[in-house]
Amino acid sequence: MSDTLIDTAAHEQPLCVLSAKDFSSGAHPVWCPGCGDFGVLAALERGLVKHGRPPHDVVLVSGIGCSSRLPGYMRTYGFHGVHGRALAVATGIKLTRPDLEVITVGGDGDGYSIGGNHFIHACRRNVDMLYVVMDNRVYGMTKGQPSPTTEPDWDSDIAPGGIGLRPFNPLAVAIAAGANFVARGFSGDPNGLADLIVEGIRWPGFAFIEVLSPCITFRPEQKQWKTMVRPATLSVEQDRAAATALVLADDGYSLGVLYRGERAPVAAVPKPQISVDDIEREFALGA
Ligand SMILES: Cc1ncc(C[n+]2csc(CCOP(=O)(O)OP(=O)(O)O)c2C)c(N)n1
Ligand code: SF4
Repeated sequence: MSDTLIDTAAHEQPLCVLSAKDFSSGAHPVWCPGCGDFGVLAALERGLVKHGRPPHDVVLVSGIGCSSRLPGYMRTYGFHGVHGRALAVATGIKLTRPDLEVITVGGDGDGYSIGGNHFIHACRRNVDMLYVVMDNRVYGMTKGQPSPTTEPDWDSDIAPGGIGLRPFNPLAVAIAAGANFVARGFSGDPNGLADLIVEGIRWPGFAFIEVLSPCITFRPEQKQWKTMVRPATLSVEQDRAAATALVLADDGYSLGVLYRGERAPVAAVPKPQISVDDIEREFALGA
């Protein structure tokens, strides 16, 4: 991979050369060998090298799940938080520290089930940050329960015969709710995913990338995804209604940018005029 020179004028850093290694914590991932999340980790490292900001300008926020372990494997700032609440934390960080590059990562259970409400409102708020979901259509960490994106007829010991429910369509929900950039990537194509990550970071507003990332332990059939994915033939629409309809008609294996919007991002909150001491005084018991 090629190295990238940091733009010193923009980032006020001494001139230095970044490589993917600079973004690695060196900790060995505990993921199952062959888990798709390895490809997403590689893509994030490569994407951040291309983007050109140093690790100390980047914050990775996650919830709980195999995929949510990712911030521990990178040498950026990180926040491994509570199940389904990562976007709320990320929103607070970005609004108070707009100078930082804020990226949220997690799984389909974390983001679309327990965190579904935060997902919808993060799209609606349109804060300038990136959300990467590693979708394996299962709860990997808790041993294979169906998730919101699981196919209705997926047969398993825990849900014999399948759950029979229509899967959640995260891309259509994101576009309809107001996300400004919506794309689908594949963990088996880390270079293509790295390009999507750079584009998502740089596009103003809330950028959402749904990544097909196989769970080879509980969904070994997902190894076939590599034969099913293909570049999207859908046109990139500025029209939310048309883009939502196109995404709904897609079979879920088209890769690339599927929607770019033109909404202005929410502005950062002004610096607080009140100190922590002031707040403590105000809330002191018996004051
Ligand atoms: C409040 C709460 N409820 C449930 C759990 C149990 N739990 C941990 S991870 C997880 C699901 C993770 O699935 P997903 O987000 O799809 O990530 P994956 O492990 O597949 O990467 C659940 C239900 C929890 N940790 N906290
Ligand atoms: S259980 Fe599935 S999602 Fe979790 S590390 Fe293993 S392959 Fe990856």
